[in-house]
Amino acid sequence: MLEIRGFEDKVYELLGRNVIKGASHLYAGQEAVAVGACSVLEPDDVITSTHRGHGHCIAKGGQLPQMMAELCGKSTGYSRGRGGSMHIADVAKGNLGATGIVGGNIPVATGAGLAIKMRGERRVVLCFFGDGACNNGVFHESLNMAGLWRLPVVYIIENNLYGMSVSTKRACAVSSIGDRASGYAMTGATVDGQDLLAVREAVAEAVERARRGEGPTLIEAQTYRYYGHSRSDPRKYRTREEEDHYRNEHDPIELFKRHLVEKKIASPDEIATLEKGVADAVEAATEYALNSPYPDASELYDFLYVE
Ligand SMILES: Cc1ncc(C[n+]2csc(CCOP(=O)(O)OP(=O)(O)O)c2C)c(N)n1
Repeated sequence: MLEIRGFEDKVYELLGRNVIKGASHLYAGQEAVAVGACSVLEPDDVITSTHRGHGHCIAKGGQLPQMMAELCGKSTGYSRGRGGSMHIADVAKGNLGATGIVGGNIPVATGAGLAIKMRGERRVVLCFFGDGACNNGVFHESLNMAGLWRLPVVYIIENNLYGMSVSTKRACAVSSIGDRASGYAMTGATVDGQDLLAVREAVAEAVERARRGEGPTLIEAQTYRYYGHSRSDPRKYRTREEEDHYRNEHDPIELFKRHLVEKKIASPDEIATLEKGVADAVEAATEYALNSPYPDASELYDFLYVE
């Protein structure tokens, strides 16, 4: 969670300085969802991600230098600088990729689940997407197939209360999106997405169910994004009081730190050492990205077609 927060805060700074160009959708505030969920996976399990995908990539073992280089458009980035923030993939680590198409990876995750089932493997797929994506046609088609064929997929809705500027209340016919699970004959759960251990427990149960061949689960994780939708968003659709409420009282990192200290799992000094290590790692990743070369102009048309 610290790596995700540190990375996101640095990206916000670099966007402000126009070092990172184009859109970037920050994940800060939602860290407990990606980390709690990915913490129960085996290395050969896979995930699919979204336009808000930095946290998913880091939680599945992504490397900060390659990620930062990708955001800066450098040739040392995950997609050699061609994908940018919204198209980071790390297939070697089981991250099938991010996408700028809202809901676009829900059928990809479903297809991966079908492949796993047809091969008789015990792997599972975690599919992350937002509350807005739940109103797309592909959500309904994909979950129907997964429910029908009992596919080993855990669908995780990150309900951060808004799809761009539209409140979930104004976009969803049901008040609890997790309730939609029953329409696809799958188990549903709603969890506090700011509570790392609550997310971990719900996803662990779902993953075990999938490994036993008992099919998919739909989990709604209730969370909040700290920054605007993307860099140009003045956040007029929500109040500063609401933002402060989440930042000051429901911050996933602060809540987990408190848990570690109260249970005497880590001391405040140990946590401070961890924080310092992460800050150094983010600085090193930024240096790496800034010192890396841009792709050469002669490579402009590479990878457009299979050669
Ligand atoms: C198919 C599609 N429709 C619309 C958009 C424009 N768009 C980009 S992000 C977004 C909101 C997504 O909201 P949500 O799924 O809740 O994810 P969040 O941004 O809250 O993480 C929209 C409508 C898009 N990129 N793709």
